[in-house]
Amino acid sequence: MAVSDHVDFNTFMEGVKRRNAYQPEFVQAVQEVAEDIFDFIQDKEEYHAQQILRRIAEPDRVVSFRVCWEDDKGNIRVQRGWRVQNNNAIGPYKGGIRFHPSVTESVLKFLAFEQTFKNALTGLPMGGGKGGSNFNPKGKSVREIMRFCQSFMTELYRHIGADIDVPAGDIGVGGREIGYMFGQYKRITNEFTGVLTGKGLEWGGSLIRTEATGYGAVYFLENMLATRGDGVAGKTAVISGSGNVATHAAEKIVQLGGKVLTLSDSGGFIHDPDGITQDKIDWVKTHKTHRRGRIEDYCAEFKGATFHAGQTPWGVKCELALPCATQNELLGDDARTLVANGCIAVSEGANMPTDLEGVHVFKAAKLLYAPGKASNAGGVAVSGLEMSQNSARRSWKEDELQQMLKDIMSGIHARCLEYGQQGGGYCDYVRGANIGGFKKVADAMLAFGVV
Ligand code: NDP
Ligand code: 2IT
Repeated sequence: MAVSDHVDFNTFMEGVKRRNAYQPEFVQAVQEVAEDIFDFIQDKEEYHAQQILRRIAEPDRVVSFRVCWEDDKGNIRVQRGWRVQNNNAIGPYKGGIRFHPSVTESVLKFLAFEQTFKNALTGLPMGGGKGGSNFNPKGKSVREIMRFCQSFMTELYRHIGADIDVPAGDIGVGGREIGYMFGQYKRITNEFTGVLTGKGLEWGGSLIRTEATGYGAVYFLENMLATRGDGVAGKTAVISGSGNVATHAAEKIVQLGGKVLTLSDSGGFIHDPDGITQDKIDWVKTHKTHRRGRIEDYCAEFKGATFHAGQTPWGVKCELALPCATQNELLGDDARTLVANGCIAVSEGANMPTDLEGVHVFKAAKLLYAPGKASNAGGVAVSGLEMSQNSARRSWKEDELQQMLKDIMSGIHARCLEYGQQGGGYCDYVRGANIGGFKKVADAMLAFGVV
């Protein structure tokens, strides 16, 4: 085979930027991965010759569609819907669906790209995908949400399938929305299959799927701390978000003897110096998920807590930080503040919550810093176990699943150590996760030839 011209990192990134103009989130996600992969493949001719990273950074396909629905007043509303199928080298496309006004093609392309590496790290046979809409569920009635989900699935159904592409939840999509979408899929196709995960327990769902992302992020944190003979017990934690991932991360921190000081939403953060106990977490779950309330109401319910409008919680002194809301919510200055305040470990529950500058700050400070594609993989891992249970037409018990989740998070941690160990007891988990995820997908792609 002819030795190809090696494209260097800068030329590669220039091409990514040129081809994806106006897609900053996607470019950011590719750059964070490419920084490590170019180093890893410099002496690996075949990965260059076969243009593996170039191919992973170009989605297999992006499906975009119109979603029409009728609001309660009879107005016709028009939204955009997408499914990004990034890569299916190691299994069917797999990844969540996000409903949020900030959703764009760039956001979904970055999420599908990240998902490809994350899913590979779980060790389960799942490719990477992501979908969603710029639909804003806030302030909508339950009937409006149902009609929107049905209309969304009326288009999406033709692109997915239990062995093709298996969506799940993400921001703005929980058990209720999965129910409406599954119902519509079943109605259109007359097929009861494991085409979505995060389903209700009565209709093919798996135990602990709801808790898995937040719990998994804390298991990963425990694994990182254990490398220094330490643990979560007795430590203070700052958490952002107050949705599925944030509340379950908080719950696991409390179960392990840590003290949670903050939660947040898009309006600001609450600081409770007494600690956010299980009772208080239960209140937040009900208030945010069922009553669709605001986190600031916490302060009227629990005395001693303060609300900080329009701010993120990273200025609160802590030992552990878990960003669990959304992308780019923790910037370079926030990272510097955390380090200066003595934070020792960061475990990302959200996808790409730390911007590139923040990532470089954490790396330079040699923090125990886990990127989301490693630490938040517990959710999709249990989704993978839900797929297995659906295929086998059986259900595993809770303690079996809890153990499998713990084992998978430890396995991801071990894979990060394998590729990220830098000597002197420091592990670059970003590098470990990027290379660990890349290698599995890349080797499968090599086997398939040029397709
Ligand atoms: P939820 O919809 O349950 O909660 C989202 C939380 O983040 C809410 O508190 C919300 O506040 C806040 N938030 C959302 N967007 C913004 C924004 N632009 N600025 C500030 N706050 C914001 O979502 P999840 O908990 O499921 O998801 C949170 C993160 O975790 C996302 O990055 C998601 O991709 C990631 N993730 C989720 C997994 C899952 O299984 N659910 C798996 C792996 C990762 P408000 O209520 O004000 O909107
Ligand atoms: O970002 C993620 O990993 C998710 N939203 C979960 C995806 C899934 O298929 O369970």
